[in-house]
Order: sequence, then C-alpha cells, then structure tokens
Amino acid sequence: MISSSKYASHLTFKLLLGFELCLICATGCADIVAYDLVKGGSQNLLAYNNPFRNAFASTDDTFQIHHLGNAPIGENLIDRSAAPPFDDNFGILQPSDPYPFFAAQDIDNSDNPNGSAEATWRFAIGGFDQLKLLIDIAAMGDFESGDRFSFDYALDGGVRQTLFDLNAETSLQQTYTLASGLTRVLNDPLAIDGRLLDNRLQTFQRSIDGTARELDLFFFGSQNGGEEVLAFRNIIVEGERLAPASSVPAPSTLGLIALPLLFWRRWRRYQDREALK
Ligand SMILES: [Ca+2]
Ligand SMILES: [Ca+2]
Ligand SMILES: [Ca+2]
Ligand SMILES: [Ca+2]
Repeated sequence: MISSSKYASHLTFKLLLGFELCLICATGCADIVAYDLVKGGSQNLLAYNNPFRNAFASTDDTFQIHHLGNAPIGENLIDRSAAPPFDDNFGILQPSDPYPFFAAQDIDNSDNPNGSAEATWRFAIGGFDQLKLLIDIAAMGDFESGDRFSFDYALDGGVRQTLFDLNAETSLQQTYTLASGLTRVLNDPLAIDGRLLDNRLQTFQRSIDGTARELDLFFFGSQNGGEEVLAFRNIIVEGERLAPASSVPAPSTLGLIALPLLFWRRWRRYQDREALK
C-alpha cells in the first residue's frame, strides 16, 4: 500500500510535471503525424517501395524489413551472446525481439554488383507544420570511408534534401556492448554529425521546414561487408496541427477557461506518444 506521504509526493510530482508540460504545450506540443515500423504498425503510410526485398540469395546479404523468426537473417545482426554457448560477439537485435525493423548488410554482393540500394516511404502529412522526423538507428562494424548510408526526404515530390548522412569516422573507435556484457572495440564506426552509432538503437531527429500533403523518405545504402551491419525502426513524423482559419479564437475569458481542457488534451497526446514506444 502507498503511504499517504508517498501518495502526496507522487501527486505533487505529477501535478508539477503536468504544469510544466502545460507550459511547454502552451507554446506548441507535437502530435504524431505518421509512422512506420513502430511495434510493427504504421499510420498514414501511403506507400513503401523496396526493389531489394528478397533480392539477395545469401542470408548474410540484406537490404529490407525483417521480423525475427519469420525468415533467415544474417547472424551478425542478432546478438545471441546472452544464451548458450555464450560465444556470440557481434549483433544488434536480441533473438527475442518481437517487432519488425529494417536491416542492411553487405549490399555489394553477387546479386547486386553495383553495391548500392534504396528503399522509399511515402507518408500523408497534410494539415501539420513544425514537422520533425525521428528514427531509431543502430550499427556495428569496422566500416570504411567508401561505406555510406543516408536518409533523404522530399515534400510533395519537390527537391530531395538530406535528413541524415551516415559516414564512417575513420580516425575513431567505438566500444560495442553485447547483451552478455562483453565489449568489443572496433575501428571506423558509423556516425551522424559526429555522433557515433552504437549496436543499441539510438533516436536521431531533425526538423523539416515547410508544410506539404506528402513526405517521401529515401533510405540509401552503399556498403560492401558482412561484418558491417545497420538496423533501424520507429520512423516517426511529428508536427503541430494547423488550426483551420475560421476556428482561430480571439483571446477571451472563455478561452482562458478552456485552457485546462486544452492542456489535458495535450497531456493525453504526450502519453499516447510515450505509449507508442
Ligand atoms: Ca551474432
Ligand atoms: Ca575500416
Ligand atoms: Ca566496407
Ligand atoms: Ca560484399
């Protein structure tokens, strides 16, 4: 049973947190606009196109969405170090991982001699501005300067612009920790704007200027080794809903009375986003 003092402090914390969120939300609080690969689900995903799905004969070559247990996948993408015989020293996803993710491994292979590949997503994003794109990305391996991945975007079929460029930091090392606790230090990790990628998923986010009906996301890879792996999921577009011109209210006493209701709605949206993860 929770003591009355604990309950009071819990309530105070929630009230303070709520008040803080209200202050933040009063200046704009993000809504979920669209997503894919979030617990296996998608929202406002108009199209997904990947000519490289099931295009490579070797299990150790891939550029596509995987769901562990549904089809073979390269062992360098899976971290089995915490289970007998405890000798795995390379991997990203846990063998019990229940949700789909996109993986890339040795794109340069006999089925794809030019060594590059691209997949695209199209999301409906109309009615929002202050857009932001978030993706959880992980990588492990000793990459080279010739290895490159990128996420680009375009609004309503316009000019393609870089969202994230992933390049090897050829003068740095990264320490990767496996589920067993084993650590491995490898040269030349991938990085985004100097932030090193890890074999655990990290969230990268960037704002997108402008408004549009559709957002195209392009994931490009050019990479050539089996001991260089990358995975990502939780592609989320956030934004602020544009108010219809006719419904923009003038400040009034009534408006002030309605503020708590607005704050409550914002709080619920915040909770919805947290529940997605
Ligand atoms: Ca492994
Ligand atoms: Ca290297
Ligand atoms: Ca390479
Ligand atoms: Ca190769």
